[in-house]
Amino acid sequence: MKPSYYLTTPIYYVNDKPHIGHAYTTLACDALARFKRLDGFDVMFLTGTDEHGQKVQKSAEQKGIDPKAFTDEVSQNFRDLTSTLDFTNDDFIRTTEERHYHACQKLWSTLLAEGDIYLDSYAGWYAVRDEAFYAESEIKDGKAPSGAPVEWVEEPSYFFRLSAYQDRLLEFYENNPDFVAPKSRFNEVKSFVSGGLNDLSVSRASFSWGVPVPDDERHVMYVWLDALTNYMTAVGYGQENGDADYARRWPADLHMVGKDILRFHAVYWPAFLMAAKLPLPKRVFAHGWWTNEGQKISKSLGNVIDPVELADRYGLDQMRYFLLREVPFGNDGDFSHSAMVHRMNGDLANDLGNLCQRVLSMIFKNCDATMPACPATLEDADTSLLNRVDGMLERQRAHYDNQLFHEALKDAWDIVGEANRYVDEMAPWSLRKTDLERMAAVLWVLAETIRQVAIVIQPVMPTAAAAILDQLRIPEDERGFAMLGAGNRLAGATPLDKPTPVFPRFVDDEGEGA
Ligand code: ME8
Repeated sequence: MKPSYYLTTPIYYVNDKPHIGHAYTTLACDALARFKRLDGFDVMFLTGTDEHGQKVQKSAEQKGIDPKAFTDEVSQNFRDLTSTLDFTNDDFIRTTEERHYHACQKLWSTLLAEGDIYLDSYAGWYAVRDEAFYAESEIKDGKAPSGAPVEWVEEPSYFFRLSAYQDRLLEFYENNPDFVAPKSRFNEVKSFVSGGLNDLSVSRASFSWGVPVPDDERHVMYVWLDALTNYMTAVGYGQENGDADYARRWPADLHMVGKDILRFHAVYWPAFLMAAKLPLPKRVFAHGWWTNEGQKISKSLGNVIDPVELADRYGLDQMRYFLLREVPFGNDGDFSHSAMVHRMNGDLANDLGNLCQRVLSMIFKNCDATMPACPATLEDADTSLLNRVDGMLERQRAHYDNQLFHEALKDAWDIVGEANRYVDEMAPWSLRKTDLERMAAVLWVLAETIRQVAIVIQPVMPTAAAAILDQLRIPEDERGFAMLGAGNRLAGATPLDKPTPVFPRFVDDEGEGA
């Protein structure tokens, strides 16, 4: 049986349309999910929408629609991203689904039975925008540390005994040094926990848009306790006949999140699970924040980037490449038109695009439109290039396992650069006049390099990679990672069609980039 790999995106609030930030997180997970499938794993890739709480309720009220109808509409916008951005999630969870109520209520009852939930009353600050409680000491100039406005809340509330988990959390972090990445973010988590933890209010009594607390209908569960549980709902927790799936999938291999919600995933979630005596997720990666031409992305500034418009303008695979290549994963990033065009015309059109077009055109013209055979003897320059290519999978695995997407792409493009230099040095156009056999050998080495590069970049650029592999006439069932390396070389004697360029140059209305 294939090994399981379970990864999740955050579930997004349905208070608004999806923007580039949401697409970014899901894209990173999509690339990783595709990578793991190609590498022989049985992948479960989950995304979805977070539909309860005051923030969503207020957005529905502003629109004058009942929350259920509102969430149906907005959730669909997120679901549509799967097809428009070519995501391959295996499930899409909504927290308003019945299956999720079962899971939340089961977890609640377990926490109660363990003695970690008690009834009291809450008096303190709450930020609806973050759906988070803040201590007095965290409030500066009347705002939460995130800049969100806060309001004073006083109401009866159930509490989770978070304070009892400080030492156990710190010990867990100590024993699991890869639990949170990047390292700098992990240090923030540790120092937050070392500073002491207060018990956490886990129910609200002043509104009703949430999962009812079992046996106390006056309360709904705090939206974060509800939301985090989604990761278990989707793999069978609390479901009739869900045990086998749960046993196979849980704990998750990776929760991918933005840095804004790390505390919920790296502190509260593990504490809930410890209290319920359930296994903890293996890793949480907190990526950085995108700005638009140097400015914070916000509705009030009117600079929200619609990922679908971006894909229409530049091309879907181009956008996917840009987002994962431009910014070291984990860092903040800035979207700018000029950076996008630079990557498209440089890395894609010039480097990989030209390599493919040059090599395939030469084979088409000079080898009778037929792929040359694997050469009987290789020269040092050939072996040196092929050795780099054959070592790619091992390096890619290390990068993907550490969520270093930019490094994985850089490694593939280093090979593209080396292949372009090899073409210039070997000058197959000259060999055509002097040594046809050597020309064919050089072109085969290049085609084999392109084959392996195209296989490796499938997770990020599925359509473009498929177009390259189609032109090389690689059958669809020979595109998995088992076909990488020296063991399964490109076969010769295959007839080829006249090649067509895979990566167009981007030319502005003003002619920039031409
Ligand atoms: O927090 N740059 O949902 P949310 C990068 N429902 N990523 C961004 C971004 C930006 N400018 N803006 C948003 C919630 N994101 C909760 C999650 S999980 C159990 C519950 C991404 O709709 C990033 O992944 O506010 C961030 O963590 C997430 O969207 C927040 O989405």
